[in-house]
Amino acid sequence: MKTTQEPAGTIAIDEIRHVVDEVLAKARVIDMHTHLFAPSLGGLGLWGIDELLTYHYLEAELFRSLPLTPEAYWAMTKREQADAIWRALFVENTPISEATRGVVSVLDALGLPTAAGDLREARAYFAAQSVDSAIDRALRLAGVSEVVMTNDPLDPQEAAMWKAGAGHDPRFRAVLRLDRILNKWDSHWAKLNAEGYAVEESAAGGTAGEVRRFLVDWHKRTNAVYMAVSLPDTFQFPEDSVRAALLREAVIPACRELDIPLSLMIGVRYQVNPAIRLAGDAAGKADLRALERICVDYPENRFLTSVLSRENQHELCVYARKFSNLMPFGCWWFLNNPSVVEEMTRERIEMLGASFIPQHSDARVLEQVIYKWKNTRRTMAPILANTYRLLAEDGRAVTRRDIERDVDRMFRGNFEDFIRPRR
Ligand code: RAT
Ligand code: ZN
Repeated sequence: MKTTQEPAGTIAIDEIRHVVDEVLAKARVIDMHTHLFAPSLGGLGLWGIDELLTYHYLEAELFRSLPLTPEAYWAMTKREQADAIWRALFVENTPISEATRGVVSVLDALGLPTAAGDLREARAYFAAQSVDSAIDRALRLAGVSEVVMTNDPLDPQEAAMWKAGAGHDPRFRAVLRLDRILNKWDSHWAKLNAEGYAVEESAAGGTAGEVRRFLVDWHKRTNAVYMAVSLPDTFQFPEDSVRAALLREAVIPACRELDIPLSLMIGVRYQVNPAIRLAGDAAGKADLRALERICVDYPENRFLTSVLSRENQHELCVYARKFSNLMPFGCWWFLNNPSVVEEMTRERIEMLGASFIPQHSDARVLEQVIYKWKNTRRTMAPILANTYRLLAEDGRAVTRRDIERDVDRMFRGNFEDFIRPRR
């Protein structure tokens, strides 16, 4: 028989939003995909005002608001580029886009002027910081406990630092990024060869075994928590290509051997406008049957997955309901705008409960974690509050403990559990 007594700690319906806000504010998240670097990786880590302003999301917006050619922009120094972006997007226009508002939010969090005519004060502020304290401060302000990097074993500068023994840093975890191997084999196989791995351009013979050995060696060197690759919207699997062969015979077996997930980031239309460089990629709808095939064929592997097209999001949730070795994560790149994040996150909660990873920052510049995680909390709060309100209205009392457990699972636990070795 149903009693009218509510469990201890039940939250009144009109208190739910307040408790959700508190729990989200206190949560210490794991930022499971970024382009940040531990200080031991030397100058690879970007930080400070000039880097914040020359973020490629903002470069794309610059060319819409200033009659400047990309060629003229690339001929400028970084400082001149940052000045041009500040002037065009923050002084002569109101910074209302997500990426421009993000810079405002960072300046505000650091106590710097948000509407100055120039960057003098901001530059002086960053010039007086050390990178190590800047990292601690940014992570504290962002409520982030650990940052997961993107580490490219075929980037000559980065590889040299790992080989020289780049040290362990509890704030950063490594990830082996495989784009050069899987998407640009033509221009990289010789490099593997030169490093003593007996691979062939055609990927025939013992190539797959040697790529696998390369990956295992790099895992040993970096202690990577997963491997990752971004893939085009045209990605197919299986197919008759070097990429599919290396996935099947080298990457997927290596992940199985090492007992780590593979992250598939699907849906990039690479370099539709090469003149604007990093900003020149677009997004396209992918055929997620390729993902279905992979989940079916490799039940012993685990796949973190983000898809770039809004149109693919519902399908991804459907596949996650079919395959427990598939973990949807983040609202990637062009999706990381409140309107789309809201739609995707509601859909994911409705279809998957708390069994997904709602967000990653994709930060390229250290201080971006401050605004990206602030925005994530702000967008999540009403979504979660509404979810718990519906639950309470449907007859299940909601406690603070419930909310804490779900938030912890979504922003830490699901990731920790997915990377945890099974053997
Ligand atoms: O969002 C981005 O910064 C993109 O340029 C990509 O780096 C993307 O996140 C990726 O990891 O490929
Ligand atoms: Zn990324």
